[in-house]
Amino acid sequence: MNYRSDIRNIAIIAHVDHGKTTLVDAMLKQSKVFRNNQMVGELIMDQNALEREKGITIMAKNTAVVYQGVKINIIDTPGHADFSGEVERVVSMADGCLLLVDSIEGPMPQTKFVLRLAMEMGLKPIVVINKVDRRNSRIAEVLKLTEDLFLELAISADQLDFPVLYASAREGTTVAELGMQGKDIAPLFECILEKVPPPKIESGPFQMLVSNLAYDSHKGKIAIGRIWRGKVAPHQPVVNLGTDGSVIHYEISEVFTYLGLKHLKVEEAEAGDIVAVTGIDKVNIGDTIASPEQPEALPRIEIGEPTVEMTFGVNTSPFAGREGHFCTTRQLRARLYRELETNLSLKVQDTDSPDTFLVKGRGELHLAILIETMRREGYEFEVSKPEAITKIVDGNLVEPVEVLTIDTKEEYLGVLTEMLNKRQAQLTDMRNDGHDDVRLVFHVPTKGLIGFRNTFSTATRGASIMNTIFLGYEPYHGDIISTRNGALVASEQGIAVTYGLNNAQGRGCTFIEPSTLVYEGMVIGLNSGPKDIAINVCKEKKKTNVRSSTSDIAIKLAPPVQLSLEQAIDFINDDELVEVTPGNIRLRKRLLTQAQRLRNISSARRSVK
Ligand SMILES: Nc1nc2c(ncn2[C@@H]2O[C@H](COP(=O)(O)OP(=O)(O)OP(=O)(O)O)[C@@H](O)[C@H]2O)c(=O)[nH]1
Ligand SMILES: [Mg+2]
Repeated sequence: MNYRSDIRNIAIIAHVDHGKTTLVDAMLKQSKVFRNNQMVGELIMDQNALEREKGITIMAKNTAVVYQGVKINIIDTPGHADFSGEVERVVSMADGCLLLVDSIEGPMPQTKFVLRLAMEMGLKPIVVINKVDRRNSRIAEVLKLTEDLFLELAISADQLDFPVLYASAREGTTVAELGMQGKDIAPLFECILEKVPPPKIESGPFQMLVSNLAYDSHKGKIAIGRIWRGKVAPHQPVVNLGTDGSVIHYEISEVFTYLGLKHLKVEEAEAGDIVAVTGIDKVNIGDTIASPEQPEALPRIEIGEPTVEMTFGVNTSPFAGREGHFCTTRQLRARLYRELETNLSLKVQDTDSPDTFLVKGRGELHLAILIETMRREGYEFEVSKPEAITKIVDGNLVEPVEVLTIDTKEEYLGVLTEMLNKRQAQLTDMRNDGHDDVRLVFHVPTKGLIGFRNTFSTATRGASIMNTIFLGYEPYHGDIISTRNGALVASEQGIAVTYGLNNAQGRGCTFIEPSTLVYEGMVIGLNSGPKDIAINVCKEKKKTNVRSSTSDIAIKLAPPVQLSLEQAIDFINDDELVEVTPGNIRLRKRLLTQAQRLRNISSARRSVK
């Protein structure tokens, strides 16, 4: 076996927000892959519009820098648990990883998840305690906790021998010893060169595993992955080995390698490198591209199962077709199935109704990002409340359970415990830092977390952070009764006016501004009591000739509570839908008229009797 000393392949892994993409910024900036006058800004790799808006990484991406003649291929991964499938998809390209740990938060649930994955893949880890510039950082303690995590997860003894660096990714500095004055990121590069094993290369006919796909309007599908054996060059004949056992012959068109944000067209690339190749139009992630001389498939990429599902249906609201470019069943279906090509942890199924599809994902955010992406592309559709995916194992009903970690203040303990009790949560750990900060850890069935985020941030006034991670399946804990208040529902189609909305605000809070177009059955607010109430928000004040001293004073409405897409999905009940169009997100009752809803309630009552 030979090694390539001119390359290192590393994945950057961590819990959400611990600074992975910022560290990639620092590596890119220091290795001068940009022109001197080029404005590159921050979180350079997070180029997708939604990534920029949300400030999180959604998709894993490749880049590379050169340090002292050695090319370091870098894979930036998302830290949010809902996008774990992305990490699973790409780590096999690397030989080592940088495990970032925030100097205040310390190892978090997702830190454990990604470290376990890295250990299983046999990656050589380097621990980077990041954000050491932060006041209140507790570096020694965080390092101790990280060591404990390694003790728990290491598969072989050599995995316990990991180097540690201290970084401020934001300032672009790393040091090998605490107390040293950091000046740049060179110690990190040195450590990577020294500790990450250079890629092994097998000589022989070409073989590469496809870990990612990209599209180009001229070049078509671009297959991205690591070459495990042999070499690849333009015009070389290859076969694509599909999951279904298919073997299709192609000719490679072009070969690219990475440098900074650029793709470099090359005449040849060799085992150990990460490349992008074109010319293979029926390729999927997980396929092996190989020489026809020795067409052997590499082991497939294993991706965890989805835990939540919701339906995506053709928009059936009275405003259907007004705002979207793509509104038909055929278009919706094609778009959803196309998503499966790159979104590996997603699943799509047809249902008994031809206009409705069941979409399964790794969490509410995973599904919400798909919804938002489709809406921006011009799709119009309706989605239902997410539900936890239950299964039958050995004849017993089981359901997904998650670990919920909450960082909060002592004053919110009571209210949080009460809320979570109703959601079948069990407190498994509670730590107090001796001041006011508390960390709570619960085990909660996934179904109990649906609809929790909104109430959580309201109850703790936005001052607490929650994180969840999949734990496993447990016997079904029984149903949870929804505790949400009733909805304020528009009783007529028209334009909402101040007077009508003011009436609605007498019953609860409202979600829409005056002048909003509404239809009968649209949810326009939240009642302060448990029942749904139909209200005519389009109703103008009756004109009279009599002036009263008080009623003519201009009505002052409370500003509406504007729900984001994620909040809207989190908010709705089983008998409601979210209508998603490029221009609007509306909430509605499934049954639009009050008569239908009343009939439904009475028939449900009859069937109970
Ligand atoms: N003070 C300080 N803040 C940092 C440092 N590194 C990153 N941050 C900040 O932490 C936040 C998250 O940084 P990101 O680089 O997006 O974190 P990430 O790990 O890529 O996040 P995901 O990809 O969403 O998991 C940003 O606001 C950064 O500016 C650091 O060294 N010091
Ligand atoms: Mg990131």
